Amino acid sequence: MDHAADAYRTDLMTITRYVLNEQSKYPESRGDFSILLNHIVLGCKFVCSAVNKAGLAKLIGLAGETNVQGEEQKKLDVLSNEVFVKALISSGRTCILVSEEDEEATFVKPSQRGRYIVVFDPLDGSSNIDCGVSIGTIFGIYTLKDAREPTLDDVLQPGKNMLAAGYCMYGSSCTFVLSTGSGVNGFTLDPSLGEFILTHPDIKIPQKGKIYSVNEGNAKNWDGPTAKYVEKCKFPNDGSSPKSLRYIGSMVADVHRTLLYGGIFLYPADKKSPNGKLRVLYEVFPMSFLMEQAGGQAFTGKQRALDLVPNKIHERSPIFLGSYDDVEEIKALYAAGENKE
Ligand code: FDP
Repeated sequence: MDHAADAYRTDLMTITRYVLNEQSKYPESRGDFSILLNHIVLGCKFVCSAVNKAGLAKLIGLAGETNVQGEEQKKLDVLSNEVFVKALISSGRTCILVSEEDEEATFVKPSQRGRYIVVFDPLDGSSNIDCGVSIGTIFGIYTLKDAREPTLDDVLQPGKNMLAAGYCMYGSSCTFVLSTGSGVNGFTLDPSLGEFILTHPDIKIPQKGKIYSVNEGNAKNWDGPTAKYVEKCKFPNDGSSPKSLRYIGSMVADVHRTLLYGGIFLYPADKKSPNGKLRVLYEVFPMSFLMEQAGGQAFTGKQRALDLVPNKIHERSPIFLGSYDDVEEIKALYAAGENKE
């Protein structure tokens, strides 16, 4: 009998235990981050349960409102936003919240205020809800630098200043992926325990991948480097095999696959959307942070994604992220001036 293996199976590394272990490395820590993360995890469990019950509970359908970007809001979007806003404020550890669903940033009142700024998309990929495809929550966390009245400038910081970032994917299993700036770890929800268990320690993205992921329906409007890159994926001129195309159309799911299997995820600029589609603060930055922490790269077509300084909270940016070598190729095409028409 393999007692060591049995001991391993019964000695579960829950996300709470993991974060407390991390916290113990910093004796000056007051546990505020652990408390904040617990509230985020609670929000994810709530949304996971709501997503699983969506069909049954007749939650699918329009709530009769539109969000900041003029998109139809689904009931699950509204619900998820409410859950996260309430969980984050009640943690007593936040001062500013930026949600994809809310036009304005929320400034937490002084009596409930803490030092963390949380940017989040409570339910990303919502056009996939009705057909049961994986969707997710994405978040990034900044710290208010000093004890003073928070302002919008505290949110408009480059992604490299993030303290932590992560996402929760509501798919065939519920997976929580987190980086606090020293690598990336993945946790899977054990529904019988109601706990996220460390299942993917120290995730490293393969140096080069065999998959590219992009909405090719936009190809007519792409710029030169994107078009050239995708052409090279299909018809490589160096004797290598063509890459496979996988596109779910749900960022969390596409990025999760990219992180685990390697390859590249692209949402480029095009003639119709010169800034691309994805939002800087709560899509581009957290996913770029995770990619870099896993050994990959994230590039906007002009610069390292995490160096970007947003001018407004719902700003968009083109993004190319994934395996180090694959992103290196698209960077080379932009550097070579393939953008000239
Ligand atoms: P959705 O519109 O379903 O909410 O930013 C939102 C997002 O999904 C991402 O999750 C996804 O990667 C992207 O949009 C898909 O956009 P396209 O439909 O234009 O490919």
